[in-house]
Amino acid sequence: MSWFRRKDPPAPPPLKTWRYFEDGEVEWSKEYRDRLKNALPSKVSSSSVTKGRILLLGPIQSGKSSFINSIVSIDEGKINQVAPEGGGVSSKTRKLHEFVCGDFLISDTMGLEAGENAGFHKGDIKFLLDGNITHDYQFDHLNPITEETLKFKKNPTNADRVHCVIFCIGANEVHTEVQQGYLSKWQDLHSAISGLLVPRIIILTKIDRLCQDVKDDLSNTLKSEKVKEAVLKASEKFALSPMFIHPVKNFTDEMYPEHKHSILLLIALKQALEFAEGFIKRMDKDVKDTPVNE
Ligand SMILES: Nc1nc2c(ncn2[C@@H]2O[C@H](COP(=O)(O)OP(=O)(O)O)[C@@H](O)[C@H]2O)c(=O)[nH]1
Ligand SMILES: [Mg+2]
Repeated sequence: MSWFRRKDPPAPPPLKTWRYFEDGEVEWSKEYRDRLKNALPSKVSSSSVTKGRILLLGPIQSGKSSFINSIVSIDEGKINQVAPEGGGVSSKTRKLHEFVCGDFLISDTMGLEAGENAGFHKGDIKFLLDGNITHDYQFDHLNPITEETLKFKKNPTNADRVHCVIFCIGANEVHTEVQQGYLSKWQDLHSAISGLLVPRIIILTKIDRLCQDVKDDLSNTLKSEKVKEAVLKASEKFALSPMFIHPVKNFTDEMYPEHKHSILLLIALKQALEFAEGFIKRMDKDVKDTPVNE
């Protein structure tokens, strides 16, 4: 028997929750997933808009198409693939692909890519947000949209406009330097969104690649310091408060829509749909308050 007892390494500090659910400390259960699913706004009650429009934007490969596939999978209760997922270095999505979610349409777009000759053209963004182009428009970086573009809507209505933008970015990417060409597109995008007062949220995808505790168990997400840091970094970089930034893990290698993944995805989606609903209400009010002879 040895007189010397080997000292155990100090236990890692317990993980501390840094963000709570709307309902406080809840279990990451299937029941909670169902509660969130049932709490999603599904009806748009508006005099001018029948479908709320949500636009997904973000760099190529950031998980935009996977997010749509994940949302559809949650809705259908089984893994589905409706939006083509990437793999290459250039955008696969050149058209706006629209997907229905209750009374809302979620559009998948081609990625924002650095450089003049790739991805969106800077000038396209405002037309896209304003609803000047129809969903079957094929983006062409060599020929930016003009009023002469085929099917260009000269007088878009409130129903054609984008009512909320979801900006998608990989959680690891927030720590890397943004390329200059990409940064200037991002700034254009920001000024267009802010000028039009369109609400926006950010989803931080691929959190499973950021933190092992999260990869092991997704219910550690709101306790993970690494995820918290990524949220704060994204907040600083993209000038948006942390409460509008949502860490998520898309369904990529799962065989069924697991409830813990679904909970994070539904929290993000719920905020986007509620923001769209609020924006539509404000537009309706503006129309009502505008004097007839103005
Ligand atoms: N590990 C992990 N991979 C993801 C996640 N979201 C997307 N991916 C992968 O990232 C790649 C790009 O995704 P995609 O949805 O096509 O990106 P898009 O170009 O923005 O539409 C694909 O290989 C996806 O499987 C995620 O949350 N976690
Ligand atoms: Mg895509």
